[in-house]
Amino acid sequence: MYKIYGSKGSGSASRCYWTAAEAGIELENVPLDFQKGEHKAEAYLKLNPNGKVPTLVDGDVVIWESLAINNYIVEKNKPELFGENDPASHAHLSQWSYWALAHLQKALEPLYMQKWTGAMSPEGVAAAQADSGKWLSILEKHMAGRDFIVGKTFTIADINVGSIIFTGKDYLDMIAFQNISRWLGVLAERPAYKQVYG
Ligand SMILES: N[C@@H](CCC(=O)N[C@@H](CS)C(=O)NCC(=O)O)C(=O)O
Repeated sequence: MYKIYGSKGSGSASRCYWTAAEAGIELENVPLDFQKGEHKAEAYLKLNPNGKVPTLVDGDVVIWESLAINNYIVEKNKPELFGENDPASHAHLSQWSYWALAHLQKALEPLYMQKWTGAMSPEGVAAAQADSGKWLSILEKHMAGRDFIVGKTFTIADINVGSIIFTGKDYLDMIAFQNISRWLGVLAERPAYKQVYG
């Protein structure tokens, strides 16, 4: 069984648990006490020099960055989650996954981090919502007439992008994003999703 540092409650780690559940495998959580700074302790920094979660350990193989962990889990356990076996399709999985982490998560993060950082000013909230809306509009257009982000089946891109939006959507008015909301509704019905987030 793979070991993972980072609990289901962590936004970045949760997408790895979701991927594992879709792949039909379990991850063994190694608890890290953030209050005690265990994620910045020397022993952990040897595994992940960023001092962040998640980190996956499979014997001698150590991987950090949630998208890389998801690729590893899928490649070893359920390659069907890579969708069509074709370079363009694989590139599109990467395209949307990297886009979501680089732009969407960055825009949403200040909103959902308020749980820990304290409330933002109304101006700050409005700016973060506008920024998030700008990125979501791109996905909204893409999802018109589509059931999944890439191709005709559920793939790792749906997990990578969906997990980010699920984390932040309660801080947004989703009324303008009907295609995204429809797609999220379908994802939320998946047994693996419910197993992790339910
Ligand atoms: N890009 C990284 C982000 C990892 C990340 O920011 N993890 C957060 C929890 S969601 C963390 O460990 N924060 C603790 C810290 O930065 O001290 C990934 O996707 O794995």
